[in-house]
Amino acid sequence: MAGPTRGFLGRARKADLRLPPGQYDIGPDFPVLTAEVTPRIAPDRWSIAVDGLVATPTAWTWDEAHRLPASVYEGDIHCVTTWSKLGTSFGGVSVDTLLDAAGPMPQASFVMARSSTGYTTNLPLADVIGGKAWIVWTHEGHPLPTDHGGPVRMIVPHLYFWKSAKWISRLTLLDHDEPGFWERNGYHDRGDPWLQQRYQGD
Ligand SMILES: Nc1nc2c(c(=O)[nH]1)N[C@H]1C(S)=C(S)[C@@H](COP(=O)(O)O)O[C@H]1N2
Ligand SMILES: [Mo]
Repeated sequence: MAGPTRGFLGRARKADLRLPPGQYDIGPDFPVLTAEVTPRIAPDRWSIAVDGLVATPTAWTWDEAHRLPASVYEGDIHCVTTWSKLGTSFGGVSVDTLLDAAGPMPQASFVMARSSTGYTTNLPLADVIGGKAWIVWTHEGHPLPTDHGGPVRMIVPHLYFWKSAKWISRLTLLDHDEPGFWERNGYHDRGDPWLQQRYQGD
């Protein structure tokens, strides 16, 4: 009895270390959660702009973005609906690369991420710099599926996944915080899964 019990608890404990409170491991599944009609965006029509409080407002096309230094995220993602997907990967560029080119002004302290669909989500600038956020076009080595935000989405994997805007088109730097779509509709302003910041007041 002792052996199998220890083994079972060992595995459970190991998984628990990667799961924020209240989350479960969904395994290989990757649910789609979209609050709008899924757009069809041809890669040659996609672009991303960085504007607002930056020295040099800058935009990149698909080809231009692909010429930037590549960066891959390998790790976990956490949805506020309680599933976590462990050990997944996304490839594209670091948000740092885009921000370094645009040059945030000293007073820039928040970012509004916008999708071409109209979806918005707000983030402290500190949460998207220092290797914590990516603009991605591959998932596990394949082109990012349209349902998951393809051709290009943002990922901010250390926060709940609603902060990861699909069909990303613009990052606007601000000197103040403004709620995005879900943040206006009851979700927490920041959304740290380790602090269970799910809803306003958490
Ligand atoms: N443009 C856009 N981005 C979005 C959403 C959306 O409805 N539109 N849903 C958000 C929510 S609530 C979640 S949980 C994740 C879901 O990403 P997935 O469908 O790839 O799992 O995308 C986020 N990004
Ligand atoms: Mo969500």
